[in-house]
Amino acid sequence: MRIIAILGFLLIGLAATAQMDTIKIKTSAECDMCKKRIEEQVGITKGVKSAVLDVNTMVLTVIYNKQKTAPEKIKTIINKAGYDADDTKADPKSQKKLPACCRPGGGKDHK
Ligand SMILES: [Cu+2]
Repeated sequence: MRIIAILGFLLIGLAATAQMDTIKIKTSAECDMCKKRIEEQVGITKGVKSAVLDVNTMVLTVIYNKQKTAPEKIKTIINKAGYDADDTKADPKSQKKLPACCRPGGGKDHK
């Protein structure tokens, strides 16, 4: 009985891992505020397990469930937050709402 339970858990674990995928998306983030904003917005998206933005490269690494979301959807979330995601462009309205330092080129005013 016990061995069956263990095998069962193993199978469930394997199935869950098989549904997970990782993507790296280049964003137009400029600073730590952008990092927080993007990680927050992508992080609350259904099917996203984790979202981490590297402030040096501005690349967002997302671990997500393939059955619950897709890279296109994640990029749309980033665009709606006001940022470019790979070759999809930021929503202009959202971008205007960002603080000046968070718009493209604004990072230079930071330091
Ligand atoms: Cu910023």
